[in-house]
Amino acid sequence: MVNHLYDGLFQPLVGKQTPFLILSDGDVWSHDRFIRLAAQYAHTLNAMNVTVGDRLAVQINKSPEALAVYAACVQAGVIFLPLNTAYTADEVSYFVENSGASLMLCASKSFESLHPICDGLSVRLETLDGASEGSFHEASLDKDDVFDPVERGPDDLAAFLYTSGTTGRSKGAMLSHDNLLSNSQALVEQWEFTSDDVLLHQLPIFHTHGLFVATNVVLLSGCSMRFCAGFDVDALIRDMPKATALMGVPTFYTRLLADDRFGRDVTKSMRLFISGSAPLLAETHRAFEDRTGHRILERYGMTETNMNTSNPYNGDRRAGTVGMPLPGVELKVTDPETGVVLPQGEIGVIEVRGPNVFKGYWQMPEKTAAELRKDGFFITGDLGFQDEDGYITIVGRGKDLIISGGYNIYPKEIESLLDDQPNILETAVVGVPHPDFGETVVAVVVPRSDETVIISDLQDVVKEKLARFKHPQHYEIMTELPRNTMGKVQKNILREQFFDMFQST
Ligand code: MLC
Ligand code: AMP
Repeated sequence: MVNHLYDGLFQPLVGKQTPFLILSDGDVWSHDRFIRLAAQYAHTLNAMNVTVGDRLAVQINKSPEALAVYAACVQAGVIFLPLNTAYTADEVSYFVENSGASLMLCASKSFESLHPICDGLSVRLETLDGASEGSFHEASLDKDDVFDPVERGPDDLAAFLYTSGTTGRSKGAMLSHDNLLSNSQALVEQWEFTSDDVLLHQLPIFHTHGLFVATNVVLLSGCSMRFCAGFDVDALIRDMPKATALMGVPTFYTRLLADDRFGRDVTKSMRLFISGSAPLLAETHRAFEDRTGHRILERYGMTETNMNTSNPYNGDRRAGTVGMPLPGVELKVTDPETGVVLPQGEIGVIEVRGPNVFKGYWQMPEKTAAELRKDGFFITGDLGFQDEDGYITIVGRGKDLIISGGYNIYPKEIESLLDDQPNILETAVVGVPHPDFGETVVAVVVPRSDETVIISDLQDVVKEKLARFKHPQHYEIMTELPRNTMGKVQKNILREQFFDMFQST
């Protein structure tokens, strides 16, 4: 039976005693141990009546077990829907309802808060924690450790990753078996991964970067990864001499540079440092090379498209650029108003087409049509230009988006929540530079006339509803928002006003 993604990523690893996951406590998972657990989980899904085309929502901590759920979904034809562990119960409830998930897996500690939500939506809720704990794992103990993968073709769906929008609520990006497989093939080739590599894995596994870039590349090349529960600079410095590659967001690199222990000795065995998900400052790129002798390789992607461009592995890795389109990816820069292709060197919206581009937004045909052209080009909303050597530089975003430490934050979501408060007339949320996270959130609030706004009250509302990384780091009360003659709020003026606010911290 053909299962496009399983056959590409997992089948070649069946029975292999080679190391796959090296955990911080020294435990090592072989490929074989991982594949067997994934098969047991696939049977467990079926036993819970979760089958082909059903959605499985998961909000669980990073662990080998969590990765095995992904592998189980692929072979059972179940659509994998990972959720940020920072999301509040309120945020999770939207994703579960919108996706029509039939089962949700959560960490034991979240069971109490999520149970009423799942109950209300008639969604079964089971628990799964690391160290092989939780009701889902217990249910798998008596299951066979071999599973016959169900038939799935290249265009069948493998995962939903939710991504916010500049208006309204999050959209489920539908990713197919071939979206994921073709992209990991291009990346393994481009970055020359082999079974000898050891990747330092400290990213979360609920987003594209840690899951579909890092993990899929490791699976496809048959190499191993030092799998750390989260970012830990001490572990990075300790483990780096035993590793060959690192993938991280720019915050990883600025934090490494801030540590005096980090230098040439620590990086001697490394062959590749990759950065993405947010802009890497050219000064970080240069400081990194000065300190270590390594040039960071920057690449560019997004939830809807996986990876689009990469600096060359062999060749000039240019600071401030995201390199060239990957093999198989077509890229054009167009006029945001007309969609007409612009002359080389001019700044416009980046559009991409290729086997990496998603299948559309789940049950949102209008939103899909607005961003995914009939001819297959996806309008990224990123602004950039291509130079005469083919390198792409991203100069900004056409979309109202803040990227903090690699996490996307849509101002609209915070503004809507604050605007709903009875004493608030209107708000504007902007991103400003931050030395650690790249950007951070500032909320400007205009009270209704004769009303008083207490900032701690706003913080309480935000805390209850939104994940921690979305919380404004500063609130400013103003009597009115700056507007242009058309009445549009001038966020650029606000950004300028608060530009230096966090620079010296
Ligand atoms: C943590 N906090 C954040 C934050 N991460 N706040 C804003 N932005 C973030 N990104 C909060 C914590 O809750 C904590 O709050 C406080 O900030 C300090 O936390 P910390 O201990 O310093 O954070 P840490 O756990 O070290 O995490 C920082 C980080 C992490 C940068 C390592 O955010 C991270 O792993 N980011 C990667 C995100 C990612 O994978 N993006 C890829 C998306 S895919 P308090 O209240 O406790 O003090 C994509 C496509 C592509 O974009 O191209 O790849
Ligand atoms: P996400 O929706 O989380 O997948 O975030 C995708 C967005 O992150 C892109 O549209 C870009 O705006 C941004 N991004 C990803 N990689 C880079 C990069 N190397 N440089 C600048 N921005 C990036």
